[in-house]
Amino acid sequence: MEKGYRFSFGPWNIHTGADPFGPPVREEFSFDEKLDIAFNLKFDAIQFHDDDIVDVNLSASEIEKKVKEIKKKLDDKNLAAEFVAPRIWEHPLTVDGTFTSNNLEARKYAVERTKKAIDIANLIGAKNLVLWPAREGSYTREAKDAKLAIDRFVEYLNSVLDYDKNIRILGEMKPNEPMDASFCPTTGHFLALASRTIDPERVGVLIETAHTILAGLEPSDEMGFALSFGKLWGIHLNDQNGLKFDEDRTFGVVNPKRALSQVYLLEKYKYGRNGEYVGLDVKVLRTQKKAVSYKHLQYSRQIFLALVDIVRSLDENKLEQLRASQDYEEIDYYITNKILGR
Ligand code: XLS
Ligand code: MG
Repeated sequence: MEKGYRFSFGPWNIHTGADPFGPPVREEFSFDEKLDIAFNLKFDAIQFHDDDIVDVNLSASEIEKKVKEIKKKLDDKNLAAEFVAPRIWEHPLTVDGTFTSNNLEARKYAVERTKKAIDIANLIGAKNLVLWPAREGSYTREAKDAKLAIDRFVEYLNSVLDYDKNIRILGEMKPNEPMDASFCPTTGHFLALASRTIDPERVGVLIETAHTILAGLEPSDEMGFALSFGKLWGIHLNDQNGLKFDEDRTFGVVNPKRALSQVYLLEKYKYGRNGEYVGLDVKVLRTQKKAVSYKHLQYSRQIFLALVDIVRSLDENKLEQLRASQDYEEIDYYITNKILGR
């Protein structure tokens, strides 16, 4: 714990650099090496997809054995498992979506695979299930029924909530990519949907900076919305340069001021004091050599902590006076100078 915050990242955040336009450019670090990196960089927890932990096609007893081995490795390094996310969107059945698919078999697969992910979460000691609906949207409007998709989304959440009475679901919404448009593009949409489930108390959100920007929204305002509902249970900090593909840049490198706004709000409302993590979801630039392909994690954490220092050094009385006199030009100048170190 540093300055009151705990940090996490996922093994997919250290990768070979392959993208839709080109092959790998670096060798993969092994799982154990990634844990070493987490430990050396002073991270506190690892985020997982179900199959980041274990081959989900193994038998239940083999899965149990393997997950226990991984748990031991985490314990040895004093690392926790923040969440498990079911990677439901890669199976041949789910080429065109999972729980909102027109195909009944795909919808059944989504539920069964998610139950497996919950079993894995329980074995590894994570109480959170993160749900990123990758292909729950469309490219062609008339191909699917947008009303029915939402009904099916609720039905799916209900099956999950019913399967395990303790698991919490954190919806991580994203407006597009890989789909042209997602049926449930933002936090607000998801919380509205959650209110229709059998147990809304166990449904919250994980907000990723880049996803909110892709939706044309302000990340800190989205976080404020979730905080007001008591639903900000996870974050994926990163940065994003406008309405493009999901860039997952190092936190704060594109727009430090926008990063500061997020830290300001998280500080103000004591995010993390109920055990939430400052989660990162950042990609390695394709140009990085293997030996330095973890700097985006190290620097995201450092930039976050540096912004915490700046936020803590702000003169709140001064800010309050400027708010009262509505001299927002002065607020902008004050904050910008702080970021510039002046
Ligand atoms: C993709 C998502 C993904 C989730 C975990 O855009 O951010 O990486 O965080 O499934
Ligand atoms: Mg994410």
